[in-house]
Amino acid sequence: MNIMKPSKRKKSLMCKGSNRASILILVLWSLGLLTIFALYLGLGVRQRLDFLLRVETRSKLYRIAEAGVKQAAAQIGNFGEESPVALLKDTWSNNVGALSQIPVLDGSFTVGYSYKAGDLYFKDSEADKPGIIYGAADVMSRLNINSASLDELSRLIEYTSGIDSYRAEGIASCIIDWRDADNASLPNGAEDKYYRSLRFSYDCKDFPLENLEELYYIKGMDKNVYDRIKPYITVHGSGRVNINTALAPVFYALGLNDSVVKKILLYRSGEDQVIANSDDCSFSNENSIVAQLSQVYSMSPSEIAQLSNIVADGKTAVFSHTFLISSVAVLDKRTEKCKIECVIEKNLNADVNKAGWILDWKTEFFI
Ligand SMILES: [Ca+2]
Ligand SMILES: [Ca+2]
Repeated sequence: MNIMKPSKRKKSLMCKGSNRASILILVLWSLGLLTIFALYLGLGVRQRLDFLLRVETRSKLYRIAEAGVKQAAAQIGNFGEESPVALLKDTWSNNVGALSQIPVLDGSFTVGYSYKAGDLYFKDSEADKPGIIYGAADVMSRLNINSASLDELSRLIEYTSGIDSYRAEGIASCIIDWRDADNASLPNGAEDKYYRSLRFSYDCKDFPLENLEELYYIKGMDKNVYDRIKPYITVHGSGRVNINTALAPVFYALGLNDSVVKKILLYRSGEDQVIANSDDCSFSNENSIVAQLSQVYSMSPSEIAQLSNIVADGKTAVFSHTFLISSVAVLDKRTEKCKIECVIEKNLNADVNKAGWILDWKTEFFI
């Protein structure tokens, strides 16, 4: 058989063709790998950019919210020299011009808090209608759960949360046991024995509460009760209640009945019956509360006794030195938010060169 062998020239051409194909495949592979690498690199850069943008957004929001706190603190620092009382109409308390939607950087802050109509007005209907006050809240308008009595706590929990009196008294007893130094349980209370029996056990604190969230450790407390009592309680302040700013449920907690609370709220709102404006009336000192109310309304012996008792027990004040500032920051045309809640104590001592003290500071981002 005569098989024709390829000539040397043909062999060389075949090798060259095969080499070109190999180089082409190699180039295509390299291009493919480079593309994947570039995509990977791009994704990494994009993730880093997103992260940096988020950090910048948070930082900006925080600075804006902080500006709100400083603005409100300045208003608190301004009052007190001429006026001996702290009122809802004061510029720290109700000041739309200085505290609502104030532009800072490329966003704005608003300092304020929401309330229910029934907290500040005596209303049989629409008591739950919401409202907003643009200003700081007076901590002494609330009940201090570190110094309140069993009866005061029971009444406040029952009135605001709507649970029955037996359960309200049980939770109040557990709050007292939680904060008192001894290990002796009240009839419906709870001490170490109960808390140590839990699956995730801990000791009873036997010391005052440092923040409201601590209530969740206490027997009987749940989210429903907590959310409803939260606007009316505090762990700060002297323990006295400022009769010029107190919220209606706090008056009920102190043991005043409907008719007395109605007269106080009507008196405070002035002739126009609108709270937090220029014609509001105030109580100038604790000992004149009964006399001032009696000048405007007829007071029964029982009503006079109720008021006289809480004054004699040292439950009331007409001035405040502790305030809660809630400042919310937003960026223009964006949905992200930052909220700072800050409790400050005003410096009443002129000898000390300091505006006041920060007692609590909480920051929350909604991003
Ligand atoms: Ca105890
Ligand atoms: Ca008024």
